[in-house]
Amino acid sequence: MRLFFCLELPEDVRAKLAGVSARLATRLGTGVRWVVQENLHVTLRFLGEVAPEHQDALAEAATRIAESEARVRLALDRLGAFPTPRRARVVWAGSEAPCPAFKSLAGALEDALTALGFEREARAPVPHVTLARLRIPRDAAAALSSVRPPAMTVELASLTLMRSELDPQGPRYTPLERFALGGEDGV
Ligand code: 2AM
Repeated sequence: MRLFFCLELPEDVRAKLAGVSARLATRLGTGVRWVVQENLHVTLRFLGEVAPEHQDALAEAATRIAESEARVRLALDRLGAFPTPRRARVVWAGSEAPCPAFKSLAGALEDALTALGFEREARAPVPHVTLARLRIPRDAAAALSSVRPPAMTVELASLTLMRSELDPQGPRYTPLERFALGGEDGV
């Protein structure tokens, strides 16, 4: 199974982000794969192929981590691109403001995954919502600055172990398990 840990976004936030994508789409034109509204999320850690028998160990680690980590309040007030707006490959919504809860959660997850035998990621994840992927990197700076960024802060109360199935129409995501952050009730 192809798995990843993420923070799911509430429906109204995904709808608002899809509106931003629609406005950006008129500026960016062709050669862009847009993330469909229902798939918009904040990745914490991509795991890749994982044998089904390892799901229990991942769930145990996630349960323990979620209990001691706080909910994540994430500002989505900026549009940007990786690696840079001038050579955009991935277009995202995010923020420049630091997000200590995300950093702490991602760090705890990374430590637990390393203990389970996953190879440690070289770079700490940057909290963002991927809106689009460009087939060929190009200068998207003008398009990005011409669209008003989303202006919202979301509180994310659970961590999700998500399954991804690749399909010619795009990936299909299925939440396998959700883990309530801060010991509060999950979704
Ligand atoms: P990103 O788009 O937020 O950067 C599910 O595939 C998620 O895992 C993607 O949204 C992507 O996050 C992240 N991811 C990280 N590395 C990946 C990889 N090698 N292949 C696919 N997805 C990856």
